Amino acid sequence: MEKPNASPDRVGEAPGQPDPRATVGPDPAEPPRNEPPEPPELRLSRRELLKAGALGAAGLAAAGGTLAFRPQRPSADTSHPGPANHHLRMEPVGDIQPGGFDPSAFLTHFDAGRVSRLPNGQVLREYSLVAVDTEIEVAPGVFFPAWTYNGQVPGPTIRCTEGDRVRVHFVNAGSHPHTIHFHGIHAADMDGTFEIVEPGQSYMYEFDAEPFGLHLYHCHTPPLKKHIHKGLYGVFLVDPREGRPPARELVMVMNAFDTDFDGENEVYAVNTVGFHYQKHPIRLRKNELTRVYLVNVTEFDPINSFHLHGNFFRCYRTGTRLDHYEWTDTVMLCQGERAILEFTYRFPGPFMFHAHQSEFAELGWVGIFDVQEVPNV
Ligand SMILES: [Cu+2]
Repeated sequence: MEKPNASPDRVGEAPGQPDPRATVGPDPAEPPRNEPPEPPELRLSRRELLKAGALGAAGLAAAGGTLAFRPQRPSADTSHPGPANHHLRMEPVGDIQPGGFDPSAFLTHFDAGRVSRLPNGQVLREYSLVAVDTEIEVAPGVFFPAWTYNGQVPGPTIRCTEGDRVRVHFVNAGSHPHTIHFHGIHAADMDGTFEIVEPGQSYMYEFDAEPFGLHLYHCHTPPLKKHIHKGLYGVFLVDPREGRPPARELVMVMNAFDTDFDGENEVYAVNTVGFHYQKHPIRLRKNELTRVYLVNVTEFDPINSFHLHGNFFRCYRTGTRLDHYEWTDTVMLCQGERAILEFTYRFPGPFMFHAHQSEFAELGWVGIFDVQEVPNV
């Protein structure tokens, strides 16, 4: 096996000697750097949001728009006589601005990297990740000053196959020091923990992809809670050599945002935008195998969960075994945990999926699978 190469411009700090800023402690103690104070109109309290959702209040002023909740029927094809059509639901008025991050596109977008072969025949996949400060929209009219990989939250879904050589070119174009910590088996200096990358500097991570399964990557710069919550995370998917059965594959990252910086989340979602998949249901085919790559990166709350309506799924925790699964309709995941879910709908119509913590669902973590009878979805 070749020794991983570090780029010449990597930061030369020795392991065990992290950036002195690492010792400044929890969030409030870290001096703000190039970050403007939050405008007061961003400060939606969790309680206000929840109350608005529960009561269908007229609206709450948010930055650049109105976050209001009203009862609506599913926007899926309502010709289906499914049971969900008999229920009113809550969701914010309006939609996120076009041209930004699209959670519907993110669902099925996998970055397989630039592929070549090393002299020994091993497949080499190269990826580019750039840390950059970006304002993102987490609900209609609600903006969040994020730190991102490649301008999006979550970052690109990095996909490879067990045994591939993975090479990640990382540039820190943000205003704070960052790293990329990949879950997996690799050398210490490829772990993204001690080699802090200062703004304007770069680093190259290189390792063999192992084990196969559903993993993640995230910044590991202290204070860790802040660097993750600000948006520096993504999915790292390692396929088994023999592959998995053909399926409609969807990436779902359970995340949440503390939009008023009080240490609690105000908006919950899969893939960043609250209520997105309720307003834009995910179409599935009846009798088609669906595979959800589910990752939990929610900060501030110890656990998150996924509950599927009208069905059960095979739950492969961490995706590291092909022959061992749980048959259930609800899975709980702690921060950093992930699971691969496989299911097939036998009945057409709209079916909800959501966090089984009702509060999370009412604050945005809810969606709809619109199961189609016709084959050409
Ligand atoms: Cu960071």
